[in-house]
Amino acid sequence: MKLYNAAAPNPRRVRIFLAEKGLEIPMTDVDIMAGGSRTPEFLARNSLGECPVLELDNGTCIAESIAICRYLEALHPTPALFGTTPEEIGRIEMWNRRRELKLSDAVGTIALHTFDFFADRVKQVPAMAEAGRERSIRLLNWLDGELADGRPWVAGDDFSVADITGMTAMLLSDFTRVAIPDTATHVARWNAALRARPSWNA
Ligand SMILES: N[C@@H](CCC(=O)N[C@@H](CS)C(=O)NCC(=O)O)C(=O)O
Repeated sequence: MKLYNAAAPNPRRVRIFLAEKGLEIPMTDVDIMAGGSRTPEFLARNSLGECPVLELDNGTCIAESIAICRYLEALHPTPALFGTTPEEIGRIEMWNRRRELKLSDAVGTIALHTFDFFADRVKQVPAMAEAGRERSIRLLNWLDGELADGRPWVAGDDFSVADITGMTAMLLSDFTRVAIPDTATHVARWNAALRARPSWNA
């Protein structure tokens, strides 16, 4: 198998996942800034023109970072990053979706409406970026209330794929300059723990 990789948050989510699993797979770097994911060859692998894509030995291509992570988990079940018991699986799925549909979406809105990369793809509206920023701060405060029970990781006692999704959101927060509110000490603790993992640099 081979991973079509790029210097961007979603490919990084898969790289972190691989690092947490202790796996290495061949990678081809795609220069998305230069349109490398919009070539006919790449579009044949993912018609949305986005990285990452995992190409299997039989030619099947799996896009969507979380789908790739699920495939890798099925192949390599330990350490389990999607949970093992029904309760763990449900809880981790809940948090992964919350991380993606709430925080990643809010921070992503800022990127979409401010980054030059998206200028010819969407009508960039400064008020949308501002709304994304306000929403991000609101969500970080909400998350702080959730983590106030002292649990080490977002879905409970064990590090999971929901934390990995959180890592990509916090990374994008760096680029969009969304600072953790001073009062959100539990988010700050969780954020520090994420950055201390060797996989942060994957
Ligand atoms: N939902 C997809 C999103 C993939 C995505 O947006 N990839 C971006 C990099 S983070 C990309 O390759 N963009 C290139 C382009 O749009 O030309 C996933 O989770 O993999």
